[in-house]
Amino acid sequence: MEEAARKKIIFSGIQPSGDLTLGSYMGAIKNWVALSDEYECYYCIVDMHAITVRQVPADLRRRALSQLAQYIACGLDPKKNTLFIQSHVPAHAQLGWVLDCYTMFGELSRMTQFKDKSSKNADNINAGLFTYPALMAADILLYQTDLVPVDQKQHVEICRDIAMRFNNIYGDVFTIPDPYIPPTGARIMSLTSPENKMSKSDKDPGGCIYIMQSPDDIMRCFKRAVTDSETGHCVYACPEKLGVTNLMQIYSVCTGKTMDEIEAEFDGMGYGAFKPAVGEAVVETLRPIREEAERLMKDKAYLEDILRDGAERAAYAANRTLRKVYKKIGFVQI
Ligand code: LTN
Repeated sequence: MEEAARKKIIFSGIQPSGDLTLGSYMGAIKNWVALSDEYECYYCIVDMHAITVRQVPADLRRRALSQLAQYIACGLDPKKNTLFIQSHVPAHAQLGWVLDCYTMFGELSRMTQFKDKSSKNADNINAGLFTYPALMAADILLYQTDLVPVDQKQHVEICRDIAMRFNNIYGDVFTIPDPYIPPTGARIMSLTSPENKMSKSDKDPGGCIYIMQSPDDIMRCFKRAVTDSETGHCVYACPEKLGVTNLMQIYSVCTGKTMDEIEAEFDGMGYGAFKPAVGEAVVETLRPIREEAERLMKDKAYLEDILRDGAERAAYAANRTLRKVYKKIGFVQI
């Protein structure tokens, strides 16, 4: 009975290494909200992953708290979801170490994110950056996670490999997770280089929109968004018009309109009218989120209560798995 009624478990996380972007809202968090009822969800602020790149301590602290405020403002209900900070649940570090010992040097060397990040941080290629996927596997496996919403399939692949290797030796300790690709996944691209994903590490600051950005800044970025020089400046989606297609996608997420409806709406109007219209739609979508997050940030006691509660719930689930692992590998139980 109980087994049949068990909700599937979802785990995902975002690093507090910068402010949340429009891309993470539309591509991830908005979907997380939709999953809250059907699944048992753990949404983590992965500060331990963030320190693989050098952080300014005060900024990291402020961003982790602000990220929680933004999660809630985006619609993640802390009663329905377990929202917590990774470093508050020691089991992540504890299982992370164990899994380091079941993860091969060769497989870590092949991870594209390690290659990317070590070329971007040539002066700080630390061991944590290298073993990042083992810690990520610990995050996921601690909760017996069924589904992981990610756009980096490679990270779930290595997590599955590690889990299967472990299970092959010790029996069924870990649930083998699957990547979850949302049915309406919006992959939002940079406004200035639309061939790249919108990212806080974008070199051009105009390419990335932040949830907490002011309406004026947002409008400025959209007015400068890269389109194309096709004559007529027609608004329609196609693989050759990456910039325009991306803007249409953003507009579609904000307004709920289909690509066809958007094409009809801007028929004959050109990019000069289209770009600020997308900017306006984004401003109005983000306005209530930003205002609510600002309000929540003034209530530190409330945010800290959420974090204490989240950490307690997460630790309860995580420690069950950790105890099992410690027992299986032969650590003395007292
Ligand atoms: N690697 C992810 C963040 C992350 C994560 C996780 C995502 C850490 N642990 C577990 C899903 C599940 C990133 O940097 N985007």
